[in-house]
Amino acid sequence: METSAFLAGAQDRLVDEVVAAIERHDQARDLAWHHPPSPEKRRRDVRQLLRIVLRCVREGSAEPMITPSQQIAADRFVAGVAITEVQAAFNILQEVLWRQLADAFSGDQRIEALGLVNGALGTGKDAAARTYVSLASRAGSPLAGPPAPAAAGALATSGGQPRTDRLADAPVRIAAYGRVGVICLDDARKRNAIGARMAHGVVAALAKLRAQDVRAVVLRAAAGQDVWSAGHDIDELPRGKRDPLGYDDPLEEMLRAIRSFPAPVVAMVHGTVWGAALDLVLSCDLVTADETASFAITPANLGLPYNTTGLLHFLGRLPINIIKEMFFTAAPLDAGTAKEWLLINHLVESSELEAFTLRLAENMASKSPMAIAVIKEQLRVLTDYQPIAAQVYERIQGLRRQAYDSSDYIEGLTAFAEKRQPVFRGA
Ligand code: KGA
Repeated sequence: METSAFLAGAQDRLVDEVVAAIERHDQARDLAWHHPPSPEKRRRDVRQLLRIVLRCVREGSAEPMITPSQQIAADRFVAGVAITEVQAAFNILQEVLWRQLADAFSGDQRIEALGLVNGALGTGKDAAARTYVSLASRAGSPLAGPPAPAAAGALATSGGQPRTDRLADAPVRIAAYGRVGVICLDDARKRNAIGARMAHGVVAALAKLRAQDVRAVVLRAAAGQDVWSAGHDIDELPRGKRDPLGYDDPLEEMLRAIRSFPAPVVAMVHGTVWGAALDLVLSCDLVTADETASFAITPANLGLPYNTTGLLHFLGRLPINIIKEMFFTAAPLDAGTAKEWLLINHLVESSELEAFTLRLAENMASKSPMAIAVIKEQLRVLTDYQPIAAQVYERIQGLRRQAYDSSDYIEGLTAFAEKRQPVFRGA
């Protein structure tokens, strides 16, 4: 009999034996699981791991083991399982399989069977250990290493080394960490200003992560940057009597993509946030930040009439006196004040920010994706629902037109390009 036929036939018995051995192992070690898996889940997990081993044996390749093992390690890291326990299930399965295969086969067949199983589980253990260590080291020194945690799913490399993907022609990178996707703004030279390439990159990243069945997304700036985003790319704002924030502006398209993404998007803010980047932060579902974060909405520095949809985003999140102070002064709000004014959900130590945010995202990713998608969409529709008469809307647009047709608006853009203070005349 072939190894694969033996494993397929003995599946139920093997699962029973492995589950019982894992339970004994946990009891013996008195493991303090933060989220102990239910017996059913444990059974399912073991069965799945066994199926993957079977697939590796059938295909004669350990490749199918890599991604699920990274996922297992990521889940264990999030569940707070100690590093010494990450390979436990692999070791126990290996021990049980060895015993069974050694009994069932002899001679060369036994050597071949043990070699196949060892190859698959050895690769799995290796991938799991690498992933856990990579996550743990980032949690220890967040933002010091590459921006996103170990990639899993289709974003992982075939060699078991986690990596992030750079989207073609966009200063945006993505990674998937189990069911959590990470989108990273990565244009240090321009301080993550959002032009068409950046905005389209984020939209493409969301689409890619959605295709990966990611269930929560973290939006962040690349490691080591002290500007989260400098807002709209001012070089790409129109200068000729045209709405600077029209419906088709790529940044507006990006905001709509985030607001309608059918899973939670968490803005993880390390560094300063300027102008429309604050609209982006507020368009995310939750905000985490560290003490380096600050938030400024700056159209008054540019002579720019903010768009009505954008103002509604602010009205949906903040009291009107706060909105007015922020818009009228354009002054950055420090992280403590932002927390006090409920602009951010969680203010976390820099050293904790990444691990905290990933855990928060993973928690949401473990809940019912359908319920969350529906509730998010309900809240979006309800908060966006602002019926106004056509006449009123036309009046607002007329007021805005006066501002973007004015010489003050041109002065705001010119002063920025010339790196000087603008001189506004109110006309
Ligand atoms: N658009 C285009 N280029 C930008 C930019 C932006 N928003 N922000 C920065 N840059 C360019 C800047 O011109 C410089 O280019 C480079 O990035 C580094 O910036 O190397 P160059 O060719 O000279 P800088 O200023 O040298 O970096 P810094 O000293 O570290 O200062 C960082 C900040 C973020 C404080 C500074 O760059 C800044 O104030 N940027 C503008 C922030 C802002 O007001 N953004 C609002 C954009 O308007 C907006 O979003 C809307 C629609 N709004 O407010 O209504």
